[in-house]
Amino acid sequence: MKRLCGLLSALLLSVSAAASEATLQIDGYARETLPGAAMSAAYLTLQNGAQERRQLVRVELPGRSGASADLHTTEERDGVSRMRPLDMLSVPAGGEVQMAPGGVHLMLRGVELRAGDSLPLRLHFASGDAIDIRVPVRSLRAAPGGAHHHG
Ligand SMILES: [Cu+2]
Repeated sequence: MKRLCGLLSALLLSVSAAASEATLQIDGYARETLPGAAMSAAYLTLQNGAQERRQLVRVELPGRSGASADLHTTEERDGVSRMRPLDMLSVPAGGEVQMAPGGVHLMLRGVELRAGDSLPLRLHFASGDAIDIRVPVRSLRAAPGGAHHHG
């Protein structure tokens, strides 16, 4: 019986380890690019259900050579908002970080995105692991937060 208990707890331990990997939930979207423009942004929401914080350090665009995705934040200084690169984005244990227009975003360069497409992203974390996700591309007109584009 003792042995069985040991086996069971070992099993439970490995199950909970697997579960903590999966407790990072990522959702989001990218904005379509305007004709002739190869720049856009993506906004993710990261929910961390784990006991440890997760730090997003780098994002790749798999299969798109020459394209880049950089973590940016937006700061307002003297009434002018400016983008600044972020070294990493920390998602606290049990917490959530939401990227949004006018705040933290993924700056996309060298891409052309049409509404209805989906964009694969590879997220690299400070822990050394990477998570592949795919976000939908939304129309600028439909995007909430008011894009300052017309026509
Ligand atoms: Cu930016």
